[in-house]
Amino acid sequence: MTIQQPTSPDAPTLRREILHHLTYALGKDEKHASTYDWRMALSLALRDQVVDPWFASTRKTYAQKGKRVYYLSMEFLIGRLIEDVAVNLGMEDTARAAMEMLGQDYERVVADEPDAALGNGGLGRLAACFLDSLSTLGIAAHGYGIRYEHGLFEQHFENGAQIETAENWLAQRHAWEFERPEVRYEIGFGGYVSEEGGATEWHPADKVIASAYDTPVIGWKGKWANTLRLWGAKPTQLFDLASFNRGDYLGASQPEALARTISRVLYPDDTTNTGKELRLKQEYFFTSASIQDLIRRFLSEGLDLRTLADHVAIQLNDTHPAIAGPELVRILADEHGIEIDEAITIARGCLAYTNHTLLPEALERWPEGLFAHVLPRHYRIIALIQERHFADSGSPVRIIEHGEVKMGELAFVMAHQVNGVSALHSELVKETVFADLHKAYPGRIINQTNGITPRRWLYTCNPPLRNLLNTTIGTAWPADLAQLEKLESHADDAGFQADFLAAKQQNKAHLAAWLKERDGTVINPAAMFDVQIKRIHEYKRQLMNLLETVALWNDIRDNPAGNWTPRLKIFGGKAAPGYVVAKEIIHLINDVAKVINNDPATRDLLQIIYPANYNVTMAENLIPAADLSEQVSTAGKEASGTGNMKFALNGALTIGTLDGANVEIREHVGAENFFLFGLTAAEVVARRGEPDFSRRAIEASPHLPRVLGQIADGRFSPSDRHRYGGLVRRLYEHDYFLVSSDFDSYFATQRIVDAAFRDSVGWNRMAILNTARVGWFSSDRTIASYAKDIWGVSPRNT
Ligand code: F58
Repeated sequence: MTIQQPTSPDAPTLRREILHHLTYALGKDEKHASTYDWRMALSLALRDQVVDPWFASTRKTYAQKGKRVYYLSMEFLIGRLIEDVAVNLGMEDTARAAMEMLGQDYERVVADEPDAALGNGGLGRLAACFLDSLSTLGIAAHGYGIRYEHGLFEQHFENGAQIETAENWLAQRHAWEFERPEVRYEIGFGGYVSEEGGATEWHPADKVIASAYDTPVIGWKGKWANTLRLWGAKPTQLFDLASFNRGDYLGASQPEALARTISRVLYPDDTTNTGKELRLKQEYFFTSASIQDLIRRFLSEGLDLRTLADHVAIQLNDTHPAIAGPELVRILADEHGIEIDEAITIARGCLAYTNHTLLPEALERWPEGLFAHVLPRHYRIIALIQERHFADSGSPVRIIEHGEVKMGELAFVMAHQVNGVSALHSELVKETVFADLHKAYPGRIINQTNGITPRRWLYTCNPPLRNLLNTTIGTAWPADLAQLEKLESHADDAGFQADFLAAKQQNKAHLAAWLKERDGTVINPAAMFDVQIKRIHEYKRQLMNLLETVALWNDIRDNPAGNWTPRLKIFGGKAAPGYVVAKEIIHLINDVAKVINNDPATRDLLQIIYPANYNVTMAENLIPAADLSEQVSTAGKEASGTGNMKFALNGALTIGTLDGANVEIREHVGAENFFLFGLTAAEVVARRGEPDFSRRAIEASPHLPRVLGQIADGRFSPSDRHRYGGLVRRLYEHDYFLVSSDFDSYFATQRIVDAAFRDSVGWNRMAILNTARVGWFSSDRTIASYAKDIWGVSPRNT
């Protein structure tokens, strides 16, 4: 059963509502309203439309006493919301018309919205896609996270080097949230634990308040809305009046400043376990608030805590909320008198854990002393969980070991199901990071291949293709992406081919205009748009792509009359501020771009651009315009990838390794429609065992010695000739990510790509088949699968 869709307003009505908000919420008249005012007024008018379905969904969930899903994530990389909401409500034309009636340029108003960048990369964006799908499928769910005051830093380039500045999305009013000052929980830190008469009690030394901010998340066709509840940190005592009266004004505001620190910034490190006390506090802060909140809701329904697992499914997005296990046990045992053993069983029945990485340096571990100091009660509970795990499984794997608390092991032991995010990744999780626990708990590790929401990643970001799909296969595909299969029968139809190509060209022209306006950059829309956008990391091998670009440049200069395919190399992505090597790679890309882009001999054939500050909005502009998708990670390192799915859906062909979800994408689109190269995960491991493997690969390559010589000799850094000496030396000596070993295979495959692109009809046909065959990668499929295999809930809207 679905909720009756309320009749949406027509354009004149919406226009009136926008004016109403402009006047009474913003306090502006039409004459003096800024773009910001119009944007707020439009957002508030759209938000009004979400409220009734939101209430109806909530009422229905309470009435049915069904199981609820709680998605705990340290990150939600949301992006802009105006179009997302308008599209889900089916009101995008109405919104545009209403703004036009008001004499406002809809695009300009939409573009005024800052990205909500409460995440670093794939993990955070996956959480945002999952929220969209949970609502679209009508699954009663809450997202829980942190309302960071400052989202992911803004990236600037100064002489080609990355500079970071604080992001400030809350500098203006946030249109979509509802503050809930009455929903607040105390969160304790430190202190000691007492045992009296069999009762264990934690006496924290410090406390902060977690205060709720709710954003409704509306699903497709406005049939269902869930809540994203983000926690902001506040002091238990707002203001120290005694200090103020003494004239100590700074001291008077200190409690507030200290508490707010907890939700102040998103940790920008997407690679390593930063091991900072503040991060541990952030994790406990939002996890404890979320667990307290869901227990309060559960008890308000008059249910018995012993049945918690029948009513509550808690998904841990990576180990960041892994403290949920001990916290749940603490509340059940210490606050509700349930035996520890039974509390552990109940908690495990509720909890499931998603692993997103095989990189050992990214697996969270906390120094035991720090952990016991910040969370003394949880530390003891973890020791009890460990005892129980030894007894249950006979496994020697420890959660607390060598002076560290290992969050991956904790999450695993406390979860009834653990999942990887692509077929290959899930197998590698079994074989590597959790091999021993897998033996102890066979069947616990399962796979849930990632997905992406087709609403944002096709319907909204790619209007030309959306319109073509609507006229070709009907309008059911946004909520049933498997319908894209119907395109297959049109793949050889010349009329459809022309329309598909025209849509791509329109997107390329749109991107060209966007870049011109944003950065003044001029690009050639006839070139192949070859795009690599993602966080900068050695394993993702932006460096290999860049070396290939230099090698190609050399070849074009050596043979200017050759049959070259014009290429535009587009890079986008941020490096963690402390990741020195990644920043060096960024600098090198910009340095190389400067030389190549100014070379008159190659100017019409090769160009490199690197627009600064890659974010969700930039991805929405780049992906529909891409011809070639670069998914070139060292096999065995990219857990899944989700950008790879977005590109294929929008008709870009992939050049990629057998890594993460590339493997499954290739199976779906067909090997003949995918440019594969490089070593497999097993070959990578074997290659690392060979003596001097990187030097040998470089010396055997027809390109690398020259390219690396140019870089090392300062050809691209004339003002500082030694800038890249270290980088080149490391490639010879410890090329852990096998850039040199895969280079020749990559270069050769790129030449196959060149030839394929020159056959415009053949390329376009492959692009059509990519779009037609990747419907499976919808996050609706992923969420339906979590619902069935992990949560035990059934979607309402299917
Ligand atoms: C990403 N992880 C994976 N982590 O790298 C990617 O393959 C996968 O598609 C995606 O998750 C979704 O499953 C990722 O983005 C982070 O950014 C963490 C942030 C916090 C610190 C540790 C890494």
